[in-house]
Amino acid sequence: MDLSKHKFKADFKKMLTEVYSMGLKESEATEQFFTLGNLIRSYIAKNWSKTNQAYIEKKKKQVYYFSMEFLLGRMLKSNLLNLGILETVRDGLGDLGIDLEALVQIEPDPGLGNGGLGRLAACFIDSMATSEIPAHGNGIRYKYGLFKQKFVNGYQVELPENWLQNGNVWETRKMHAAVTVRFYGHVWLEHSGEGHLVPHYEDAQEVLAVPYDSAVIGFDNEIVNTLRLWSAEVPPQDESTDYWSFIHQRNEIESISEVLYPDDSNYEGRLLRLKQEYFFVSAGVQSIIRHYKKMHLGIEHLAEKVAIHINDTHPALCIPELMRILLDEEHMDWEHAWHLTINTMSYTNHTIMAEAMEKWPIEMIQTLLPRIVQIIHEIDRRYVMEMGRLFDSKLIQSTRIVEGGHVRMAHMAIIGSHSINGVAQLHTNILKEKVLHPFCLIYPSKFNNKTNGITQRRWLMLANEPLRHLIDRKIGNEWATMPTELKMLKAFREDKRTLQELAEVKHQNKVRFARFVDQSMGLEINPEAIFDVQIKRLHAYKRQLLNLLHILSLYFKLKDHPEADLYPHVFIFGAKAAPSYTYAKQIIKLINSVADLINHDPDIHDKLKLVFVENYGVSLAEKIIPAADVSEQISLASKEASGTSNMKLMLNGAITLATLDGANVEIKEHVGEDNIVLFGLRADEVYHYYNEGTYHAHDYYEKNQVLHRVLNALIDGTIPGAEAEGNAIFDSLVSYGDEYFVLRDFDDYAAAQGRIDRLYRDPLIWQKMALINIASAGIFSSDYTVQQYASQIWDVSSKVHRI
Ligand code: GPK
Repeated sequence: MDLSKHKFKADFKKMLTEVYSMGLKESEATEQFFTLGNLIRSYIAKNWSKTNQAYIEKKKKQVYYFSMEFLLGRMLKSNLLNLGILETVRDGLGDLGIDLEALVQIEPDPGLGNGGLGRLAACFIDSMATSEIPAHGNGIRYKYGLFKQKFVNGYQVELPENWLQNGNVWETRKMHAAVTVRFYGHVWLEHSGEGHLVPHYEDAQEVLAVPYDSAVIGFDNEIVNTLRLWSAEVPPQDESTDYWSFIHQRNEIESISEVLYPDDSNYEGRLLRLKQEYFFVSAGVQSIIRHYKKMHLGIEHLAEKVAIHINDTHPALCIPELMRILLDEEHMDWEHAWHLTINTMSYTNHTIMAEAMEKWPIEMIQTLLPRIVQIIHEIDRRYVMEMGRLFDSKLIQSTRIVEGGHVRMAHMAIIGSHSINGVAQLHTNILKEKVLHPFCLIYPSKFNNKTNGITQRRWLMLANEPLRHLIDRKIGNEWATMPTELKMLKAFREDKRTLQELAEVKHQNKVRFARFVDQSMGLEINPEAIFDVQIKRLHAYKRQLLNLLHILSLYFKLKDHPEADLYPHVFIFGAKAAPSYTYAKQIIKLINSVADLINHDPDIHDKLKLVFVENYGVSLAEKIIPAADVSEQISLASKEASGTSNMKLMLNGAITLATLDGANVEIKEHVGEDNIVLFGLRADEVYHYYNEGTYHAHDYYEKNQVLHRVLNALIDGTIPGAEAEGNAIFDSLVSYGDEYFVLRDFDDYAAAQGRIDRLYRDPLIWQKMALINIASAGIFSSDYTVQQYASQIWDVSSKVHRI
């Protein structure tokens, strides 16, 4: 948008008086932040309603992205950047004596997600608005986001994250758009006069779903889409309501949108979680139908104008919920309703981990959602009947929805959608060939791949301004919306000056991060060292342990041979563990104890440091990623569906140290073997071990001297403070089979780390690798990912290239 600095300053001062009756001098950062937020809202108001009107008037097909999680991160700078007024505002505030960065800190980081899945949803809505896709997010307005992590004595402690405490400047409560969601009670079907069955409900609990809308601003294109998050409230009561039963009811109802479940890639099976899932699904689908009807096209054309996307199985109840509305409220016949439902729905799978698969007990659904359970049974019955004519009964039994007293949500999502996609090529192949192979025989054409992506606007333009400016000077700024233009940087691969400038940018970012570590943890780290980064949820399959065992081996090497030729290293971890995931929490404690040991050992100096940052999340990622030299992507091959921090780190010039897992495979294809450091088992070798049952972890402990020593350190008192954890972890590796092949991959990993150490010593080689990584990262922009979803899954328009 057009905004002069002069006008901005006047607007800002005016808003400050209007909202707070304050002059500039009396105001503090909090008031200034809210003032700026309100000003931004006033700037976008027109385009927001214009966008919505245009969608209705032009009868555009619209996409609704249903996700339990939207891990947005702070929105202030992102909104300013997308509006094209970041520099004007920064400058103008500066004139008024206000530091924009200080205001940024006021905004709470809304942690409405756990990790990759939630952050992907956030990247997607940014990219969808920028790509001019008529698309909206639909989710839950959790009162408490993901817990705040503290380390007490090296142990993870969880504190509530009350992100709404001071209000949320970006949201608008839309009371008129509230809908009612029904739980519990009894339902029976009766014939209506017009020849269809209508359900009657008795004793149902009614919950009011109130939407809070936030603007999703496209980059430099006047598009403003909507993120709609639902909050659970008690419906208005009449005079007959007993006061105390009302209070009781209110607590029960409001708990639905109270807190985000802190599990990542893990199914917990709690009733409250099921309530959450149906709550936002039912509210979202009802509101879509209401909105669709404004176009007056007739319900039979729904699938031509609406696409509903199911982000993992958490919103899979969309399928029976849409059926319910079409059958019970629109009085459609089953075949017609089913056809429409399939054509409307599409589903993304994010994991092959068995423990993440949702399987709800049928009685639980029966009690909570009596009408929905009837519809699920009928979908299942018809599936068995119709497919039973075409395929053998074993295949049908293994793929049906209801089995062993449970509803298999992934099966429902596949049967009820026209598209199912994996999130990286390798992951999709594994789905097709292994995990979901039976479905692939039945519905081969439903399966497709959409490799994940990230938004280069947040993860480079905002997070790494020094690099952004360097790139702009070299190749211009078209990459903001045409990210593969970054490939033009390759022309500078032999240009010593550019490589030197790149090194300086990285160094500057490392100094900044080192200052942060010093201030927040009281730990000095050397910016000349290699900054080696592993940031992601703590999960056994991601193998933070492999990294840690190798760090211990370096430590012992330095203890035995102080003169050993090791390039100085700082190993940086950031990770939260699910509160109920004992093993992950033991690993956290062990890492912290090893950090204590190494960081305080006077023999080590700054050859080796271990930093475990507290409370890793989007805001910390924005600090760490620009400062990273090495990107640890070391999951056991076949287990990480895609990964997205791998993409963010390469975009910021880190070299990937990786197994051939998830999107690492595609990263390798784009940068070439010389610009990535690979190690470890391949996915097919892992499957081979499973089939043959020939992995014997204990042998590696017995035969590998380095490993033997490192593993013994876990149980012989070498690591003070973590005796119990050390023993448990030792047992998991040595005695109980080492589920994720840590010991098998150890030597190969250590050798790969050795290659990193040698490569880093030649700055020209290293910076050339970094440059090629940045230049090759454009293809991993979520702009391209959502454009492919738009054309290949949703069948909606998008703007693929800016002219
Ligand atoms: C997968 F199943 C899940 C889950 O519950 N949470 C989650 O964050 C992740 N994921 C995968 O583990 C990553 O490999 C992937 O990049 C990310 O989803 C986005 O697709």
